Amino acid sequence: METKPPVPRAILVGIQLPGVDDAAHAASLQELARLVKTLGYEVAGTMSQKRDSVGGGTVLGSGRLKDLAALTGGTGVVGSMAAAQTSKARARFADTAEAAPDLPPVEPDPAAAPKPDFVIVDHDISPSQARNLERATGAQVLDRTGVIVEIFHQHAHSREAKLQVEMARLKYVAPRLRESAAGGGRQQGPGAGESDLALDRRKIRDRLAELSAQLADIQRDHDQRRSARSDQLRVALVGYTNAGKSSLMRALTGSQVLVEDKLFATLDTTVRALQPETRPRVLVSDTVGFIKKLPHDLVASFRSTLAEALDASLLLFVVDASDPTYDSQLEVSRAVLREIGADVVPSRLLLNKIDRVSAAERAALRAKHPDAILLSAKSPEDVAALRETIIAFFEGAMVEERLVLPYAKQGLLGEVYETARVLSEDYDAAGRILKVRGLPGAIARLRRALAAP
Ligand SMILES: Nc1nc2c(ncn2[C@@H]2O[C@H](COP(=O)(O)OP(=O)(O)OP(=O)(O)O)[C@@H](O)[C@H]2O)c(=O)[nH]1
Ligand SMILES: [Mg+2]
Repeated sequence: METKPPVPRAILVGIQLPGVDDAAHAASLQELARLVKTLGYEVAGTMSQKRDSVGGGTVLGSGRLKDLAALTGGTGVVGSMAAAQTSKARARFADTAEAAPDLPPVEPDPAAAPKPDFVIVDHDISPSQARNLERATGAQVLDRTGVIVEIFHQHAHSREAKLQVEMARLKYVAPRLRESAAGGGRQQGPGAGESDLALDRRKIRDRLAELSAQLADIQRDHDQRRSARSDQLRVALVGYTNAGKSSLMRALTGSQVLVEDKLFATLDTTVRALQPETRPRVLVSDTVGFIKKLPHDLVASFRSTLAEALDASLLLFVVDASDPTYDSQLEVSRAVLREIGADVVPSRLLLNKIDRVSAAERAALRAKHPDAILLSAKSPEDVAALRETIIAFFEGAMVEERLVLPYAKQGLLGEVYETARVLSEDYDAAGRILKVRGLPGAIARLRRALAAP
């Protein structure tokens, strides 16, 4: 068996832009630290600088860049060939995680921990900025999007999620491949770099086309299943990552979906029936979480995963109320929902993890969000009350009607019981007379089935 590779160590770099206060800046870096840990890396340190923009060739000013390079064992100078790298983007693309940095020997320092292997920037940076930073620090450079894309890559399980992530990953890696390789220093035969590059680009283009085609197939499948479910009672749990969506899913449905104190534990939509089961039953979906600066390609990729949930009649919008930055979580989630066109679906705000919030803060939350439900996924009473709220929502939308099931159509009885609540049964010469309660669409579909020859 292969031995376990050492845990990569990373230094985080944040730029505090004008208009971003200290608390928001610190929270963003803290979130990046959680992302980096989720990826399986160790955070060796954090460095930040106030600047007017994230523009500029090296993101950091020259002084801070030298400080950073001192930690990573680089030269601190972009022009130096000392830290010339093989293409890290290419290495990642080829899935060879252990691309050994080709570093010059550094002054031995017996007290020092191993040099960090990664510099991770809390903003999206351009491929050439990444290349410059790699040259100056001798470390591999990732940005926030790169980290999120890698986490999604590690966590994708279903075929659809894997295809979606591969697509987002190729789109992220492709431009870096170009810039990195052009930056040169590749130790290969003459000319090998260029032709390799053209080949890689063509391969990526072909693969992207192939992926879109495969995804379109899966999509068609899903659309069929979705339209079959269209008049079912559906609720979707949506919201920021780690807010407690899967915990509520478990509590509401008794299912064993993954719950973890990690960002992006869930990538696939899961659908289960509300427990104890109701008549007609209510289906609950658990979905992928949102995050600040969610890469656009990932939003696009996951639109279909989310679309399934967004067919719901009711969105349960989950927020971690114990997070000091819950306000910005709320904003980000709203923005993503708008982006995928889900802001028109009726929703209820759930302020979760209320067990971690003081009485005074609870009162403040109630005053600020009078329509919200304050709850803890860990409290059975709260979950029972949420279940009642869900049921009440659908009760309000249901109508009572009378159906006649001719004796020749008794085979449809099971379907009637599936899609509506049967209040009474009687018989006359025409057949079975049923008084039912259900969603208007579901009853219309039953009528059509009953009327069919
Ligand atoms: N104290 C407390 N912890 C909670 C509550 N709900 C969830 N948690 C914890 O919060 C962490 C994240 O919970 P999940 O249910 O996995 O969150 P999620 O929204 O599904 O997260 P992703 O799938 O990563 O987007 C876990 O450690 C849960 O045990 C709650 O009401 N109170
Ligand atoms: Mg989850």
